[in-house]
Amino acid sequence: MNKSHHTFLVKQFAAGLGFGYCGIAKAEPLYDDAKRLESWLNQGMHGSMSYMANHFDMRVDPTKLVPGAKSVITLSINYFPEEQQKTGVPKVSKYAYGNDYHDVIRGKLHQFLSLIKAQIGNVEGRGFVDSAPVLERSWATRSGMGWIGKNGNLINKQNGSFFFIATLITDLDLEIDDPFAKDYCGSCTRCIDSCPTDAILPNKVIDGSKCISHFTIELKDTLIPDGMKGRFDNWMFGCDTCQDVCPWNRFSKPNNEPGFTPVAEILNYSTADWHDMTEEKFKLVFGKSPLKRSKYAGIKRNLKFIES
Ligand code: B12
Ligand code: SF4
Ligand code: SF4
Repeated sequence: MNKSHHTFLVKQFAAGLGFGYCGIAKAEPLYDDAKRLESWLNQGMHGSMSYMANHFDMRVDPTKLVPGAKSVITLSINYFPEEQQKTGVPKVSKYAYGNDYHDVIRGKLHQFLSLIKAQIGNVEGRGFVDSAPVLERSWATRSGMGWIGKNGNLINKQNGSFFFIATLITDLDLEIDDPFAKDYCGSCTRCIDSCPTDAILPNKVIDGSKCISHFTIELKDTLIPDGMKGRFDNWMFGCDTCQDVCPWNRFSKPNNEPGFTPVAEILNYSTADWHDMTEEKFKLVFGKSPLKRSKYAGIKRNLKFIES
């Protein structure tokens, strides 16, 4: 079997598993991205996410993360929900409506690699989603998936940006796709103008330490700074503002991934229900949800903060 047939099979397996896009880039060091990452870290834009400063060498070079790597396969999976929360209640980011995406996508990545091994042969590879030292958005651009918007998100002309990104780094030699060279933000500045905490800086730089997503999800066992009071626009877990205002998200279509079916309570809870929720109930309802990352105490802290 040749490289082009292997590439055909890989893309066919990805589509069969429900991934929306599958693009391939050569596994090689990311010199420009390394400079951007270094500057971001030096300015403390990772805030309390100290893990972002770990494994710098691996993060900017997939062949250090997966020795012998030849290709980086980038995959997308839509999470845009059919139904959204009612207005006026504490807001939860759309990515967190259903089961934890790490679990849902990890399962699919395992199946993907198993299929490749079964049909192509002795292939080594590792699948990643979110938590490994991989610059997923950089690989997504390199694989032709779309462009980095001014809001920092990877945007695709057909689907907008409400999708997750996953990667499989492998020693399989595959045909590479053209990088996405264009940028369709034009003169628009809607995301910059509407970010509640002014976390979106020029040149597509996001100050993670000022992002509501950082405060409500990543900031552990501590209070949210007083200076942010009144600025969260009712976001209790994550924030979608810079995506909700993006004109490219007019093209978002509801996902059809059963694992992302919204937890009923997220759609139905009133403000009073969130207040009355006990720890026992939280564990029962949100045991498989991304909300468990903030823990019960984190959700209660966020709730108190947005109302103070
Ligand atoms: C840390 C992190 C965060 C932090 C910091 C955000 C940040 N911008 O870095 C916080 C907690 C704030 C966060 C928030 C969110 N996140 Co987040 N996050 C990550 C994580 C784990 C690492 C990102 C990273 O490496 N940051 C460091 C900076 C320097 O890298 P970067 O922003 O990705 O920028 C790189 C490229 O975009 C490129 N680049 C940047 N600017 C430019 C400019 C030019 C000209 C070019 C060519 C390239 C380029 O170079 C940079 C590398 O140095 C990734 C998963 C992963 N492993 O990649 C998810 C990830 C980026 N997050 C994701 C999501 C969904 C979100 C939220 C929407 C969640 C929410 N609703 O609350 C928000 C969006 C905030 C925003 N506007 O970016 C998705 C994005 C999917 C997409 N379509 O883009 C990812 C990919 C997770 C996933 N597996 O799907 N996140
Ligand atoms: S997710 Fe919210 S706080 Fe973070 S950059 Fe986007 S609009 Fe700003
Ligand atoms: S809101 Fe406008 S500027 Fe921001 S990412 Fe979308 S198109 Fe680009």
